[in-house]
Amino acid sequence: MTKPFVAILMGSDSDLPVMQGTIEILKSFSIAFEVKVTSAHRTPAATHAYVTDAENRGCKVFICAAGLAAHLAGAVAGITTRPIIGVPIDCGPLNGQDALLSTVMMPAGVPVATVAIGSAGAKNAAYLAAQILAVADDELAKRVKENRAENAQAVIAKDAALQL
Ligand code: RP5
Repeated sequence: MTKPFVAILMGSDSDLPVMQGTIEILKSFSIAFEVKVTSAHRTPAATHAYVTDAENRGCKVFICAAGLAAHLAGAVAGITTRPIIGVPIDCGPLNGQDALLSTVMMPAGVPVATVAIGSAGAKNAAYLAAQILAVADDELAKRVKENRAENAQAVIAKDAALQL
C-alpha cells in the first residue's frame, strides 16, 4: 500500500519563500506532502528519477514552481500522467512574465494546470491540489468546502467592519 501525497518541486531554494504559501495551505488541510529542490535544466536526471520514484510511492499531484525560463512543470508533465500544477515564480528582470509563458504554453497532450504568478498562484496550487484529491476523498471534500465558507465569512466580516 502506498500513502497518497503531493510533491512540491521547485527549481531552486530561492523559490521557497513564495512556495511557503503552498506548504501552509496543504498543512491546513492535513494533506501529506514532500518538498524537493530539483531543476529541469540544472539537474534533469535527478528530476526524472525523483518524479518516477514519487509516482511509484503514491504521489497523486505534482506542484512545480520555477522562475525565468520555467520548464520544470512541463518537463515533469512529460514524465508522468499525474496532474501537474505549475507555479510561475516572480523573479528576474521580467517579474515572472517569462515564467508564466514558459509554464502555461504547453503543447497539446501534455497539460500543465498553470496558476497565477507568485504568491497567489502558490496558494492556489495548494487549493487546486486539495480539490483534485477531494474528488476521491469525502473527508477532504468537506474540509475544502468548510474552508471556502470560512473565507467567505472573513470577507463579509471585513465588509461589516469597514469604517468610512
Ligand atoms: C529557476 O531559476 C528557479 O526556479 C528560480 O526561480 C530561478 C533562479 O534560480 P537561482 O539562480 O536563484 O537558483 O530555475
